[in-house]
Amino acid sequence: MNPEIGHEEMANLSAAAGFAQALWQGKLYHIDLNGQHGPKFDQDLRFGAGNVRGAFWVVDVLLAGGYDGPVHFDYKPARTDDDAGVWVSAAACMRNYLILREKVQAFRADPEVQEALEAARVPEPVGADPERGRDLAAACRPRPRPTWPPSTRSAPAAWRSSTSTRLALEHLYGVRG
Ligand SMILES: [Mn+2]
Repeated sequence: MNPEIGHEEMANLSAAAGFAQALWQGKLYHIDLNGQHGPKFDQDLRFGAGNVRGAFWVVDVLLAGGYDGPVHFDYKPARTDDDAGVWVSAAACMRNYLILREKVQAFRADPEVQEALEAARVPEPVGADPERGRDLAAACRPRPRPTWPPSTRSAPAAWRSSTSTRLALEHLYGVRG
């Protein structure tokens, strides 16, 4: 699987949930990070533009799920940009990824977030049926499924707690940590 943020969001889906499902089934072989403003044509904006909150959760699920492949961007520079602008926008994708990675790490290290995740029973598994995922993985290209760290075994569960989602936005807005 090679999910792209924009393609998920064009269908009004949660990109982070798509990445999580691919990780859970041991099938996240590559990633296409970019930006998109909701259901419309394939915008391929730089990563970090468009749905910023969604980008935060995508980085969270990649880190929590142990994705260790290349961090790849699939975006288009503005048509009005010159040759130098192409490189500026490519650097901006990488910088935005690093900014979001720092914010996600601060979010996960925040004791109040950990308390909220415990209260939301995050360590309990949710999501795709692991048995079915195992069968599908074996039937196609065998690859060991990543082990989810115990405290973040199910990253998507962080999205079901009102407290952890409130704290995530506060980290994203830069008013915390
Ligand atoms: Mn696209």
